[in-house]
Amino acid sequence: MLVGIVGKTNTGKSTFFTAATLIPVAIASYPFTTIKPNRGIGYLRTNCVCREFNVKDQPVNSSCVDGIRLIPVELIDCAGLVPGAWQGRGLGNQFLDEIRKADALIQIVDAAGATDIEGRLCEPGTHDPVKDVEFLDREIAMWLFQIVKKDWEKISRRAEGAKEDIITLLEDRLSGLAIKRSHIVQAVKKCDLDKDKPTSWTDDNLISFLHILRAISKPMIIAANKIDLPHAEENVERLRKTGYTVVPCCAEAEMALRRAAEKGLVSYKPGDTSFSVLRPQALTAEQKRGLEAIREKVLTRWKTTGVQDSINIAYFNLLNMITVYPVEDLDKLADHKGRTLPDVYLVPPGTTARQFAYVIHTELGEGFLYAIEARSKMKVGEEYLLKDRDVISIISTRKRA
Ligand SMILES: Nc1nc2c(ncn2[C@@H]2O[C@H](COP(=O)(O)OP(=O)(O)OP(=O)(O)O)[C@@H](O)[C@H]2O)c(=O)[nH]1
Ligand SMILES: [Mg+2]
Repeated sequence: MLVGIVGKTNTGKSTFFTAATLIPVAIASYPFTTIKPNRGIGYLRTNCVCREFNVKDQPVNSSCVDGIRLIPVELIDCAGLVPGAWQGRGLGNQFLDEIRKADALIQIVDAAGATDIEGRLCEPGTHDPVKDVEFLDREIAMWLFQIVKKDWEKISRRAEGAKEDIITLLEDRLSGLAIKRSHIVQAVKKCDLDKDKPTSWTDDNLISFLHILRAISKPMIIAANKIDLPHAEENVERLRKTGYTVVPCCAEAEMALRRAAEKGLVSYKPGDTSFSVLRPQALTAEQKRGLEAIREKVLTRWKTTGVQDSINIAYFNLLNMITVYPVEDLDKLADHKGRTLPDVYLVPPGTTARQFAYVIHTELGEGFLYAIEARSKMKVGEEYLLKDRDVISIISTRKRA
C-alpha cells in the first residue's frame, strides 16, 4: 500500500515528507521545487502488543520504543500542481502520473492561506485554502477523464453492441492506476448510471463518475499545514466543511523535532504530544527559542504536529489496514531464533489466516494446516479473519526456508 503526498505547489509537501522519513530533500519557498517525486519510508505509530502480553520484545521488521511500535510504510512526495495541470500547466501531467500507484492520498494544504492559487507567497489569510481543495479534486477527475475519454465512444459502443461489460472495459482502460474492479462497480452504483447504456453517459456524467471513483479508489485526507501561522485556525474549520477529514498540521515543527531527536538533543517520538530537552547546553539561544515556539504555538494548542496523525489516519482510517504479529513459539511469543514479537505485518481488512501465511512465506501458505490465536490459545482454520493486533502462530507442513 502506497500513500501519496499531494497538493498545490509550495504548501509544504516535501517538508512533510522529510519530517516523516528524515530523508533530506529540496525544500524552498517558491513553486515547483520538487520536480522528480521522492520516495521513502515513514512510520505508522501503534501501541505494541508487548505491554498487553507483558513481554520485552525484540523487534526485527519494525521498532518499539516504550511500548510504541513504529511500522515502516512507503510514502511518495509528489511534484506540486496548479490549476490546469491536467492540460499541461505548471509541471503538467507529471504530478498526476505520479499518483497512479497511490492507494490513498494526503493532501497538504497551506491552511494559513499564505500562498496564492499558483503557489506564490502572499500575506497569510489572503488566499482561501478551500479553493485549493476544490481545484485538486477537479484536476484529478479531469486527468482521469482525459484517460477515459480518449476512446470512450468506441468502448461505450462496444459495451452496448457486443454486450461486453462496460465495467470490464473501464477496468482495462484504468489498469495501472491502483483502481480495482470493485471500486468501479461501487462508483457506477453511487452515480446511478445505467451500466447497460454507457453511450447515454454525458461528459458531465463521466466527470462526476470519475470524481467519485477517485474518492473510492484513492481516498484522501487533508493535512492543514502551516498551522503555526496566523489565520490557519479559522481556515481549519472552513476546510472541514469540504467533507474531508482535516488534520491540523505543522510539518516544519515535526521536521525540527525529529531532527533534534535524531541528534539526541530532545526526547521526542513521532506523534508525541510533548518533548523534553535532553542537552540544553548543546542548544543555541535561537534553537531554544525555536523549540519553545513549537511547544507553545503547536503542541500546547494542537496537541501534536499532525504529521504522524495524518499518516496513521491514511493507513488505518482510509485504508482500514490492520496489524498482525506472527510468532512460532506461542509460549514465548518468539520466532525460531527466540526473538520475542519480532515482526508486525500491515494487512488489509478481510485477510484470512491462510492468506496471511502466504504474506509471510509462500511455503507457509502452501502447507497451511491451521493457526493458533495467542490470546485465546484457540485453534483457527484457514478462513479465520484476522483482527487488528492479533498475535498468531501458523502451523504448516512446510517450514520457512
Ligand atoms: N510556517 C510554516 N512554513 C512551512 C511549514 N511547512 C513547510 N513550510 C514552508 O513552506 C515552503 C514550501 O515548502 P516545501 O516543503 O518545499 O513545499 P512543497 O509543497 O514540497 O513545494 P513544491 O515541491 O514546490 O510543490 C518552505 O518555505 C517551507 O519552509 C509549516 O508547517 N509552517
Ligand atoms: Mg516539494
